[in-house]
Amino acid sequence: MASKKDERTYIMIKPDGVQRGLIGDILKRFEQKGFKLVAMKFMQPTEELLAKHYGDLSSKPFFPTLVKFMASSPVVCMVWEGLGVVATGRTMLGETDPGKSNPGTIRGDFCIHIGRNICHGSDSVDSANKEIALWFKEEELVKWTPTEQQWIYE
Ligand code: DAT
Ligand code: MG
Repeated sequence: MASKKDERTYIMIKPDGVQRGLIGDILKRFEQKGFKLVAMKFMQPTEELLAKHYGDLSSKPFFPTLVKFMASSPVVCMVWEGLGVVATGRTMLGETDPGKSNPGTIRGDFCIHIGRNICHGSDSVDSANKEIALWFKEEELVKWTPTEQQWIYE
């Protein structure tokens, strides 16, 4: 499916990214790329919410430790918008295993272990829409027009 300028993705800085003081570095990657911030909040998620977020992985052996780790500290929840933002966001993150992530990607530059890969990004438009609805209320998604849009899109 062709991506549109109003495509959205759910990006979340995980507890390790927050604890290691990498919020600004991760935010900067999306901001400088030209994507539009639609929503952002700092919160302590419950295990219940995280179990829903990672529901597709519930049968995996690492699921219980993943949920416990994700609930161990606050996270930064964000919605970013732009042309191809779901796929580009994944490219910017790098591989799930930071050891396989290229330098220049977020995981390639800032982390080492698969269980401490600092940032989440939706893997499809469909899962992005589900995750955005899970983490944000409709009224938390801010409607605004960045003045730089005409310099980012032809
Ligand atoms: P991604 O976060 O790249 O979308 P995923 O959805 O397959 O990857 O898994 C969600 C998270 O679970 C991932 O960011 C880190 C953790 N995880 C995945 N595979 C793992 C493994 N084999 N061992 C430990 N943790 C793993
Ligand atoms: Mg995933």
